[in-house]
Amino acid sequence: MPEIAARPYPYSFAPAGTALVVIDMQRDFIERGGFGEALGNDVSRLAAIVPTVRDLLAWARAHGIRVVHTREGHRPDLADCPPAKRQRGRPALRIGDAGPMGRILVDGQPGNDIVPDLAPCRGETVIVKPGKGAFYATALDEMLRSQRITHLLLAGVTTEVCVQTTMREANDRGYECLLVEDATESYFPEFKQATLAMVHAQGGIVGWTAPFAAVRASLP
Ligand code: TIU
Repeated sequence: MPEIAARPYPYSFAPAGTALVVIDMQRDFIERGGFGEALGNDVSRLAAIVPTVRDLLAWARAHGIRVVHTREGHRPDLADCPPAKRQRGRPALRIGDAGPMGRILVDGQPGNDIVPDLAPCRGETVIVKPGKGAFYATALDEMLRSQRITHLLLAGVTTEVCVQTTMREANDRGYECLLVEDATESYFPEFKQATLAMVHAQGGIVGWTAPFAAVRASLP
């Protein structure tokens, strides 16, 4: 079985039972004028991981590892957006408001699209999720179980928000999870480092972490 030199110890996986889950690499978080900037963040840091995520996608596709993309997005009528989420932070532009890339964080709007360099290929699943975790109010768990997926490689943004929440949800559901260190990013570098540390602490309490080079070396 392939093995990734990971922290806190080597991670074994069977490609046929593994999915790569790329979380929320959408314009809303990575480009100016979207939800991320409306929350007061400097969004420029996040674009730096796009080339690594692109290479990770190419590696997974080349080895027959299933790919799942997620987007954080709400229905146009916002019926799936709790008022608490819309009001939080008192931003100038709220979820559903018209922004430079269309309505903020709404499914089908230009800002909700995955960035062009990471566009899903035909046959890849895209999960649109109303929460931070990709398992909440989605069919992700049923979809993975029906495909006999037991291992997840995780990437995307932001590390301590949607990525960590999804990884914890997956861990509690019994998936063996590895977060690809240089294929995830946060608006806050110290939060990214803290998240990586808390994932693999205590013998891998939430799972494993490894750089993409180590992932790639496991299946050349
Ligand atoms: N604000 C922030 O860091 N993240 C989010 O709101 N969503 C995701 O992480 N995708």
